[in-house]
Amino acid sequence: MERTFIMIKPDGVQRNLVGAIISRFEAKGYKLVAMKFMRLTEEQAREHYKEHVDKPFFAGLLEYITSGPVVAMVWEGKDVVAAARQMMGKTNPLEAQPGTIRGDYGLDIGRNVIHGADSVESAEREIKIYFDEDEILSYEKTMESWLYE
Ligand code: D4T
Repeated sequence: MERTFIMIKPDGVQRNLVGAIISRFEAKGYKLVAMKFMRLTEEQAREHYKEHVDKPFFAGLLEYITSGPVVAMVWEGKDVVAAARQMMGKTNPLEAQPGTIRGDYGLDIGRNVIHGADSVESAEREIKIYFDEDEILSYEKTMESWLYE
């Protein structure tokens, strides 16, 4: 089964959106297999966003993402990487469709509430930044036969 890395960013935590966001992934049918409430170190933030190191918004991004606690999670399920990106909506909340997380909860690109890996490869890379392999749980959910044919 595919896995993705999802993070509720500091603004999502401060704005009391943790429960609402987790509920969407649960209700869709995805399985939570790892979760940490944590504050990113500068090293973790730099590693996570290393593709953006030369961008003009990098310094602000680093400051924002390390400014308070986040919820780091691994979710598992069918096509979860692409589906989670759809559930999140476009990077700029003003372009994100209503009904998506960023479309419903965000206004500014630099305060866009949630992160989700953009490919299976990115998910694998990002999961390793935040979790040891033994922190990712493997377990059965009895509802699976009602989710998958
Ligand atoms: P993340 O990685 O946070 O889920 O966002 P996306 O995958 O949707 O978008 P991204 O990698 O292009 O951008 C990473 C991060 O940088 C912030 N950002 C981005 C910003 O503050 N200003 C900008 O102009 C852009 C393009 C928002 C998300």
